[in-house]
Amino acid sequence: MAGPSKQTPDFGALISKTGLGGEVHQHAPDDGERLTTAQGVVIADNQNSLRAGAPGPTLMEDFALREKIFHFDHERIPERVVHARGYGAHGTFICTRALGDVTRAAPFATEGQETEVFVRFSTVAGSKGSPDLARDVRGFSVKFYTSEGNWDLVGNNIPVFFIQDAIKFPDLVHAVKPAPDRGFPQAQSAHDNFWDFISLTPEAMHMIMWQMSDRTIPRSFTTMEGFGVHTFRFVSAEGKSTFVKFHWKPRMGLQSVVWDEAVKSNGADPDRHRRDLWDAIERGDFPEWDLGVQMFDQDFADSFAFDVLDPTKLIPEEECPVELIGTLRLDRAVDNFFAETEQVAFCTANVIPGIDFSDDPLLQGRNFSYLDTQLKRLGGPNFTKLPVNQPRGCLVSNYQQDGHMQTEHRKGRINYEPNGWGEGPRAHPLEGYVSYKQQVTGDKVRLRPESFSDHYSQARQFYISQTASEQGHILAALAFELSKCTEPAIRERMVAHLMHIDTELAESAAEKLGMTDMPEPPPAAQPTQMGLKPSAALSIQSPSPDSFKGRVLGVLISDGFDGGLLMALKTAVKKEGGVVRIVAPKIGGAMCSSDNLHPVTDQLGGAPSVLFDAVAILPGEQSLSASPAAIDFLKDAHVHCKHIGASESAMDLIAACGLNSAQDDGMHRLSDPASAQAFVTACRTQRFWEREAAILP
Ligand code: HDE
Repeated sequence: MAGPSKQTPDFGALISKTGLGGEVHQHAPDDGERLTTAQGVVIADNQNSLRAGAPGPTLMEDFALREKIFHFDHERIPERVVHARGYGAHGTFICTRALGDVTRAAPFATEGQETEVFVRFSTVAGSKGSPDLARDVRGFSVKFYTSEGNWDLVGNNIPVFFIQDAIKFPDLVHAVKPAPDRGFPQAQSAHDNFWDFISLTPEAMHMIMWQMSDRTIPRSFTTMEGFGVHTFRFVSAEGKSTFVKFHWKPRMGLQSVVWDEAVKSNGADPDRHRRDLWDAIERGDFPEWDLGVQMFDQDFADSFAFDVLDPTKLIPEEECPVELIGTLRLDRAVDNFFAETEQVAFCTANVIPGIDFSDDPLLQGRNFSYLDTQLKRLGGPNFTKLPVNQPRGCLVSNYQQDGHMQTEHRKGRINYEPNGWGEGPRAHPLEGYVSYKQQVTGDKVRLRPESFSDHYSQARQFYISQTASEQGHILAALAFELSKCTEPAIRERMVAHLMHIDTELAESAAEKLGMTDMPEPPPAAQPTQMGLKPSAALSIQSPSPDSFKGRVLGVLISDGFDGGLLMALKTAVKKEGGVVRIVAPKIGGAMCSSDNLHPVTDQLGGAPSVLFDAVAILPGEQSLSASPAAIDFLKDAHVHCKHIGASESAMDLIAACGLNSAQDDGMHRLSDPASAQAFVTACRTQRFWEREAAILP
């Protein structure tokens, strides 16, 4: 007979060995929750299945085992067909400027009014488990739980889109997602299929300029802008319509990382963005965005150089100002990722009185798609009953009934309207949602309007609005992405489009791709408008944020480090509202010069400098100049144009990296509290971009 099976330490107290080949429960704890089956039966043993003898075959009648495994087998639901990887949080929208004369939308009725929200940020192309820092557009979806129903503003971090008509969306998404035969590449646009489709889609060129910019490698969710993209309508109580475009402006300022940093971050911390949001909320540093609106009437629309219904175009802020009307604050992390972030269902058609659609053909298509996809993803029509999707500020009352997973238990015989029983909810013509009375005429045709046909002018305007460094990043991104295309014709077609945007950019791209002849630009429906003025709002680098708030200084120390200097850095960063992380060769701590053991947050091997916004190097007598991880730490920070603070004791490490401590103004000498303060003040600028020209080939 076999001896007793091994008991797990946790359950040692509960289990007595019989010595006769099995384990029995001797006693149960007196207090605490009981573990039960889904039917409520208390489970006696959660470690051993029911067997005929031990060892012996498992018995079919073990309902506890079967139910547990059955439920586990069905834990997954289909991931979103796009925007699969996302992260959500709860918060509040506070109206800072009442818009009662323009819209009857409840969140904008009175100044100071608060509306609960749930926000989900996402990447687009990657699957649920893909890394956060893929080069990709980010989703920025906001569900407003208003007193007049749920309003979903389902936007992106880029104000324009790849295509003008919803009918092209499945092709776009197929092209960017892994190829159907080989199932890769994952979460990347750098491949033949994507660029093949794009190079055959001139309307995508404006979006491509944004996609190749650092907008698609944001520093964090909290440093991204958000846009409703389409033109919507505000509708007043009197039925007057005003066109509106929505903008979210991050209070932390717009910030991105550089490509090499993104690539390395994906290895060092694939969850970087979600961790950053979680950490910020946990430490009470609640991320905030201002909501801005561009409001305009039909006369402005008629006089604007592009069609306001074309989602591949934006309206420059210089031509129609962004007026701030409220603030969004995220102050509560999710309690349950699946229940909230996964099950939240956004839909562009979820509008409330005072907000209406425009005829943008992309928006019209989206209004169909979102409801449809939720049905598949969440398994039935009752997903609106899930807590995260339920309206909060108002009653829900209708005759919709039954269906998969119905949780409501309505009583009585009345499930139709009108009814003569005098019971049940009725429609209300005055309080109810009334669509804007828009006159619609026209032939039924499949035709793109002529006013949608200028594909290059705003692409150029975006490009010329970038700083020299940002233009360099766009060029490098194009060269990287197109170099991953194996088919030369695709590279040539793309470079040919660039000729319409900026000839210098096209020539530089051709040179980087090793093309010997410049291709002919393709025929353009409209010539590029060369006179469009640069728009400062389109650049990330200017202006820089005015504090180090929410950012992270990584301080590399080793045994014998200067404790006073570390304290001075911590004080200066705290004053800015930033965070200090201490990196050392051992996680157990590092001895400071006064022989005290200082706690360490990260072990050097697992904390490359790509995880920090700026770095300080304060080694003690334990030299780091022979440590490959320390050398990478410093070299990367340097190449990524970060501000670097260094104590005298760091000079040998700096020399080991082939650097010079005084080679540029982004290298700061740390010697006393005043120098620590000056260094942290300098870190307010995103990066020391001036270094880039000196180090790039
Ligand atoms: Fe989406 N999009 N989309 N999209 N989209 C989805 O809905 C779709 C578009 C956006 O955090 C899906 O619930 C079509 C533009 C975000 O849960 C799906 C078209 C913009 C999210 C869908 C577009 C977006 C989605 C997949 C072209 C920026 C994530 C899962 C007509 C304004 C929402 C889901 C979340 C999600 C369809 C174009 C933003 C399939 C057909 C333009 C932020 O319904």
